Amino acid sequence: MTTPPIANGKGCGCTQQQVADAIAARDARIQARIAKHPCYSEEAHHHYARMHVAVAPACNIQCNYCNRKYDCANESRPGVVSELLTPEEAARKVLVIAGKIPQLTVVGIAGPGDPLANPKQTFETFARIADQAPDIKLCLSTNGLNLPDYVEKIKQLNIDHVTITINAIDPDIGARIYPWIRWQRKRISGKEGVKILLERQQEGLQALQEADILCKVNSVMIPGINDEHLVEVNHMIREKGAFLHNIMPLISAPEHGTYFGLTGQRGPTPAELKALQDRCAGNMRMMRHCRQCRADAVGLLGEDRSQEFTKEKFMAMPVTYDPEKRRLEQTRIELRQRELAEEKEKVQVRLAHPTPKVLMAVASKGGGLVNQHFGHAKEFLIYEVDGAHVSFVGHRKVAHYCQSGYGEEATLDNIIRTIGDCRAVLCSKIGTCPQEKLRQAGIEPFEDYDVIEVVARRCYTRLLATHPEVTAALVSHGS
Ligand code: CLF
Ligand code: SF4
Repeated sequence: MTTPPIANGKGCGCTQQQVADAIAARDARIQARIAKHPCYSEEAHHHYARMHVAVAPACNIQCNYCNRKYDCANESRPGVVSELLTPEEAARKVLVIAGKIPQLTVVGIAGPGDPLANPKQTFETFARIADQAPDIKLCLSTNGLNLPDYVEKIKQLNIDHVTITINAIDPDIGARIYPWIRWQRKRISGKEGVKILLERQQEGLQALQEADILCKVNSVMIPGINDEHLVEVNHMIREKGAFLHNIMPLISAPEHGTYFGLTGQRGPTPAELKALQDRCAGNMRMMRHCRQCRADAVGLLGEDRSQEFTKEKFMAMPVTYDPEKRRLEQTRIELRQRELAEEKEKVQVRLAHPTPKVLMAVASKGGGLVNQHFGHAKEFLIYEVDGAHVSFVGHRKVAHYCQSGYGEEATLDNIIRTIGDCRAVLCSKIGTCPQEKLRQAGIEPFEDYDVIEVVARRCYTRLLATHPEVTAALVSHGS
């Protein structure tokens, strides 16, 4: 059923209170649909896992950031190849992993090609999973070309989350990203093909909205091509009812063999990406925790357990899927989430005057906690902190500092470069040597083990108290 529009309270016969209640009820319904989806809910991604099954090899368009030897770069880290599965193998893999990882709540199909260019394999896989593991949410990612033809089927199978990758709404800009599409058994090059693709993407988005299916839009940010234009894309998708916008950085390297990799097209810097996300954030919900995962990804978004479940390994594992055990584990997580929410609420303060903003890098193994040794972190979560708020704004991957127990200078230098705009690094433990080097680079190491927001607040208070020059420098930079 389509979610009914909420009247504005003027002349519709509703009181302000009734309108407010209707909005609250609608928000609560949406919250319930996303609460355990690690991509649609930033909060959920600390606790719940997803997996992808690679059942869709073919693709019907060409993107300049893809060379088709690797997984679909619209929903995957470029340069990665997944092991192709049949629908039957995919369903078995889901049952095995759902038994081993009870916090696994979502199964997505995101490649290695386009799921809707392989409708038979995609829908057979979803039907098998829905039948054998009905407590798992189904999720689909597509370039959108075939989407309008399958919205009814998607609804029928109760696939409640669909991602469309939309990189442009202007065909001239689109033609710099897509050289051709395959449409009605013909290859159509240049602007003519791009026009069809962009129209079909928007038609599909509209149809999803009408069918009340939650839609996320992915956009690949390509500096000099569509970076400015993505603000217009953001406006369009909001108008057409997209729930979430995920602007991802182009990752291009010559060794990937893609057109952009070979022609030297660069990706955005973290600061450019954040600036664009901030510009669009006033307009709608932005996703900032995407890890551009692979078509056979398994686990929490920040971890990759796919190698534990290669075809050879999962085919030999017993199926231990037990819905009751999973329900109990997920109830335990929900209780923990409620406790965390209370802790976080305590550290959000209302202040009359603006205070300086600082970025902090957090080492976390998940659970919403600062709970990882600095030397073991393969990525840092980035939080923006001021006197009133602690907000998640992104993540940065690094090579971890402790390789076989020894810290490596070159790696530490890289880490310092990667988080060089942060004023502090929050971790459960850190050795004296990296502490010194971080301090020399103006990054304060802060050891603690607690809820991220709570530690960030403690660190902020300490920074301002012990580093008055930090406040002065930030204020003079106009933060
Ligand atoms: Fe997979 Fe995509 Fe569904 Fe998530 S991923 S199909 S919505 S279950 Fe998530 Fe991975 Fe980013 Fe995709 S982190 S690449 S947004
Ligand atoms: Fe590659 Fe995906 Fe683009 Fe197809 S839609 S060309 S698989 S990135």
